[in-house]
Amino acid sequence: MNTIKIILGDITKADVDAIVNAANSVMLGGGGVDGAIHRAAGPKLLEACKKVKAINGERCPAGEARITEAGNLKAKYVIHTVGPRYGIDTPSETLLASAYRSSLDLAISHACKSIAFPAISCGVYGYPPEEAAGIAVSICQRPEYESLAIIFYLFSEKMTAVWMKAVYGSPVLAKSPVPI
Ligand code: AR6
Repeated sequence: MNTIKIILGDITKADVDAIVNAANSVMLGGGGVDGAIHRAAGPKLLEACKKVKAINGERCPAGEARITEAGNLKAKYVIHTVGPRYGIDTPSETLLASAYRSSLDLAISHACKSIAFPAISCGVYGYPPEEAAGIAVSICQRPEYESLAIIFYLFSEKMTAVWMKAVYGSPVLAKSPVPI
């Protein structure tokens, strides 16, 4: 059985080998969790992002992932992935699954033992949380990711309950912070 934990809290505090960022395709920072990760990591992260090869200004298309150093974060790496803008980047389900898979594959290929995910695409990109959680959890439960400790950092009680239901099948309400 794969190790999947859920925490209600700020992903920038995660003590893991790799923190996943819900970035945009330009990969030079933004709002939401992207902004929080860049603020906590400091300017080294932006410098590392600038070194990632860009094609027509785009460093990471939707559904793909890129890895950089993590600046001042506790983590060794930041894995930047771009989820779909719901209903705009299509098929959204395939692209969201691919964002999770690409991130997990990069973690494995860089010998990571632990990885923290936010709810990719569930903020300004508008993905319905229940659908997103189902996709996220089904990818993370695949046997090829058994060696990774996977932690989801959710930012509200509502989102935490949605993820708990996807992992455990019951809508247990979480209190902050809740390592399960
Ligand atoms: N820790 C954990 N989760 C967080 C944090 C945090 N510190 N801050 C926000 N969240 P979003 P997206 C949650 O909008 O939908 C950016 O501008 C948030 O409540 O950050 O993939 C990028 O540059 C929500 O549940 O990412 C892109 O342009 C989840 O993280 C765009 O937003 C994702 O919300 C990507 O949009």
